[in-house]
Amino acid sequence: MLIERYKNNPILEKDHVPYPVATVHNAGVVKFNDKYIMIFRSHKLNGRSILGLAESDDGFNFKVDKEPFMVPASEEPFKEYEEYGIEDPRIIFMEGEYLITYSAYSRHGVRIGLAKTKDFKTVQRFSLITEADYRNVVIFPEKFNGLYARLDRPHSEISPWSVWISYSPDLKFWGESKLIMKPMQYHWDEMKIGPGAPPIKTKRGWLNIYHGVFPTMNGCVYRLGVALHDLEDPSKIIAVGDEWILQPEKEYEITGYVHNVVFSCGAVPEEDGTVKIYWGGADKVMCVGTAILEELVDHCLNNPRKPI
Ligand code: BMA
Repeated sequence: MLIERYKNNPILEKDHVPYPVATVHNAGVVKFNDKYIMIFRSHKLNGRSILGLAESDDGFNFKVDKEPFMVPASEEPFKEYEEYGIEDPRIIFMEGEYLITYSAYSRHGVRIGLAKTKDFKTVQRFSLITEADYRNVVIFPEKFNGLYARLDRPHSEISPWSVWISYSPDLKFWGESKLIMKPMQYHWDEMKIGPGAPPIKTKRGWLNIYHGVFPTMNGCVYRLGVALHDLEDPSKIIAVGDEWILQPEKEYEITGYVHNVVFSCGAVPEEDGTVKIYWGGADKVMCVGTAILEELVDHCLNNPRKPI
């Protein structure tokens, strides 16, 4: 097994949150001053989402802050586009600050907000970096030829929902977009795919933990897979692992707010070569598991399928 589930999963549930929420899921996680910071999504009791913050010394036992970390903005231009809630945060560290990308929902569709923090106490919204309808934006924690790079997943009527790459000189204006990875027909990810955790640098390439969706007569199943991007040119995908690395199997992944979902927005590489992968179970609870980074890279290279 590539990912060893933590024995005390789920690690965070609604009862651990000191304000009223229905769920705790789809969290971005980073290391900050020897602590693990988790920014998680919660449905409020009206069904709209906000972001909470939890802190841990070991990456397994988290304590939630008294107040939410981010709620829909009260100032324009963000207010209009966050009216229905904010979801699925991803966090990276770059150039002395933490960048948080999140889905902003409104009557105009879903687009991506970018916020910055240096201390996880105060947070500044920077820009809305996509139009509608985009989700799952992860920014690479390094620049390429002086440009920031991101993976994202636009909605599309024409091809199955696929992963694109775009570049920016300033994090605000994005372009040079290119489709780089598509779902594969009659395969576990045939309906749609999307970036999950921000890419992790390894010796053999950038490891991209992504989600893939399969439609069944009983609803969709969300699983996790891995792809490997070229270190110098992340638009080049070296290999996509043919088989998933994680699927809903435990009771807390099979039954919940949305059944049969494992969905990752964050993973933390450790100095010993392991990586802690965090995922939401059934859109209701937070889980963690440990994997060996090089084994995930092997998984891409030993039995690859074509990215497109
Ligand atoms: C996706 C997003 C995720 C969610 C998943 C399963 O479309 O909304 O936040 O975890 O569906 O419900």
